[in-house]
Amino acid sequence: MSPAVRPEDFLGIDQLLSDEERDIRDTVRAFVRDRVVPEVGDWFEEARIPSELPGELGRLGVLGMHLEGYGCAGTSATAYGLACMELEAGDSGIRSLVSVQGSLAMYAIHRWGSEAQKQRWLPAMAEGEAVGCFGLTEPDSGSDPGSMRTHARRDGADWILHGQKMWITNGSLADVAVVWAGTDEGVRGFLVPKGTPGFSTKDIHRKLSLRASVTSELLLDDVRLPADAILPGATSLKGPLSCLNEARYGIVWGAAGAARACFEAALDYSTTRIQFDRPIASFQIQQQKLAMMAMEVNRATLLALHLGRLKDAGTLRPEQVSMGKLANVNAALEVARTARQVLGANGITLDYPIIRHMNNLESVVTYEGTADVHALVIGSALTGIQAFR
Ligand code: TGC
Ligand code: FAD
Repeated sequence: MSPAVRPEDFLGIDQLLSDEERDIRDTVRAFVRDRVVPEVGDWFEEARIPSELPGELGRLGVLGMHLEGYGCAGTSATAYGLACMELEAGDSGIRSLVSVQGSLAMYAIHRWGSEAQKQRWLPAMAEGEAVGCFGLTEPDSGSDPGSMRTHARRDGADWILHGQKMWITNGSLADVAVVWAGTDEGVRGFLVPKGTPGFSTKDIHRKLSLRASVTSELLLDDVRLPADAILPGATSLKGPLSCLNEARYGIVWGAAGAARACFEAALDYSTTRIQFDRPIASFQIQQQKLAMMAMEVNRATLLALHLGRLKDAGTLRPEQVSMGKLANVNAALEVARTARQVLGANGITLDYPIIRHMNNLESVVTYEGTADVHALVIGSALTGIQAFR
């Protein structure tokens, strides 16, 4: 007979992973347990992340881990997804740091950059010695990045870049910003090193979500860039949108991790909290909540794994990523809200991880394409009718 189910892996999903995938997952899980979980409540409360964290994540090997060459590990997409799941079980802000570095900034350079740009930036970014950010969103251009106002014009051999980017993760930390701008030749990407005259950043404060993450404005005031600052391979909106697929894929896994952390906290609490002389886990209504949460966590993990296998096979489509992001972030929010209620008043404090995850997930459901945008991408694929405009 099969052994009894384990609450932490109810469906036996572990058996679907290779030894190497389990090793990578366990290594990242141990880092999160030892380095992130004990301190992340304080980072969240103080709205900061330690400056040494990018270097530590580089040494862990998760920055651009799914990219080939240039100091990157070249792991499978599934292994990268597992790492995102473990990082986000710690905090969405830590997964965000890794997503923006590896899936957005490094991926943009890896996919669309020149050989010299790759040599200059990728090895240092893989080690966490250099941090990157990805500037697409603007104050008046969020879901509709095609309406961006930031523009670049040629001036002799140089480019002059002017505009503003908003809500940029890692913005003021970044040694290099990947900035997308309209030009006479279509949307193009530019590498803007920190300290370039005319380029400055301003952090966004008073956030009640993603507090263990730096979010900034990028201000570009007639920034003069040499000809070799442009990403030669990207010549339309497809350039930045192709990077988003990568980061959205990581979120599919990450959301399952955040949901798992909330579920585990609620399960643990429910077996030790006594009311009416019994652990609250003994009440049917609480067991129903635990069952629902376990079901959503397992379903989200299976969906992520399925998309990972498709990605490794080279057949994953953007609309399938949209379904994964929409389904798993919505599931994680539902799990977080339910788990928070299981903890009663304790559920609203940073002594437990749940309300931190719950607040973070309000950003995760908005960034990398809102839930509405992903529903419309799926709707368009189902009907052949574009409902965005
Ligand atoms: P549309 O006309 O549909 O497409 C323009 C060109 O792009 C191609 N394309 C894609 N290519 C690759 N992957 C995708 N997912 C693509 N979606 C579209 C398309 O084929 C076309 O190519 P071509 O060759 O014909 O020119 O574009 P649209 O203007 O109608 O917009 C479509 C829409 C709404 C889906 C898109 O603009 C969108 O995804 N909007 C949401 C914006 C968004 O997600 N922003 C995220 C910013 S980064 C961020 O949030 C980081 S958070 C930090 C973290 O990750 O942790
Ligand atoms: P809007 O696009 O103004 O949307 C407002 C509402 O209208 C939403 O509910 C939306 O779903 C709805 N809506 C919009 N269009 C339609 C439509 N056609 N049909 C139906 N409903 C619609 N961006 C970056 O470029 N880089 C980053 O590193 C980055 N990091 C971020 C970090 C955080 C913490 C946050 C919160 C955001 C970040 N973003 C980043 C920005 C993020 O990608 C945008 O917030 C997101 O794309 C949505 O844009 P918006 O906020 O302008 O909302």
